[in-house]
Amino acid sequence: HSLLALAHEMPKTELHLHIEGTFEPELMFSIAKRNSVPLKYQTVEELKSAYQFENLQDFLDLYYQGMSVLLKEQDFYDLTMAYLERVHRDNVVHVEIFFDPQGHTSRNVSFETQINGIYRALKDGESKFGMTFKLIMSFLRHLSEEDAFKTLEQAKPYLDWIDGVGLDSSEVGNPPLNFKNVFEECKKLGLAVTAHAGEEGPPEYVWQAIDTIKVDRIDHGNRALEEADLIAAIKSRGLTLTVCPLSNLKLCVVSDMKNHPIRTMLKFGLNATVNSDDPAYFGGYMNDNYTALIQGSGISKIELYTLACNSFNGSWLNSEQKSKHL
Ligand code: ES4
Ligand code: ZN
Repeated sequence: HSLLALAHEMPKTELHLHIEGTFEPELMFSIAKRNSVPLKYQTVEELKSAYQFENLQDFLDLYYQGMSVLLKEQDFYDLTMAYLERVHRDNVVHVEIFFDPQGHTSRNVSFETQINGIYRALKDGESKFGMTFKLIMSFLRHLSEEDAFKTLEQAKPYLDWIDGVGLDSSEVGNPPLNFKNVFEECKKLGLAVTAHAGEEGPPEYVWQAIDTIKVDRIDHGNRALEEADLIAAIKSRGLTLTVCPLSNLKLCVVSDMKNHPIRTMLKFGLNATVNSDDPAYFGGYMNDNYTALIQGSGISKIELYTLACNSFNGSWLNSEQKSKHL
């Protein structure tokens, strides 16, 4: 099918990807074994059968369990390299990946251990595949702003390796406003800023991300479509939305791919992009997300092309770096 071929072959970037969400069960079992960490599931099949979620929290509970086998620098390296090798085959030429430092420091795995492994893999991926990258440290919003500040302190020796900061984990009840001060500090340090908003949370949280956190990008943003003036604000500021079709389906943010809002976003002139979020948990990587849109939503050739263009325009590459890829 020519739409599938076009979508799969287009060069594109991935702007919304949690590296811990790329942890495939096979790799998880092998790292658990070499680290002598017990897993709650006995087999890959048993673990995979648990991947049925009714909401974001159902998923997060398994996500934090899964990442708990990551202990050594090499574990973070292997995880990241497996992802880069996988999406190189999807013609992803640039990635901007999140990691969740607090998901590891809370288990006494140092910030240094995490970032050394992730960064070394990103550099190796760049030399092997020509795949450029940005690294985004994400604060867990179910924890306190004080805890986020501690994480920022741990990050300070590595700011040359870190391009931006994000805000993720359980959205409802944990509004962006709670993290106003720490993001202000991040901005002063020259970090780019993004936040998950409007995945499950109300339009008000998207407003806060824009007006209080002053984000450079919005992760998800689905529920922004509930308010016309919010759509207008996102559009007038030229903010990119990093949308995640298969994630939305798996977490019941949308009921069916035919109801996915991404085409509506494009019709409103919003800079929507396609991303995989946590591909090991949600049933697919970058091209699988495009396939789902093509087979489920009736998306057109021009829309597919627009999505790929948006993925470059919404990236934090400078124009010279962008033109090298195109
Ligand atoms: C996440 Cl889909 C999603 N939403 C919020 N936080 C997350 N962390 C990892 N995946
Ligand atoms: Zn996400």
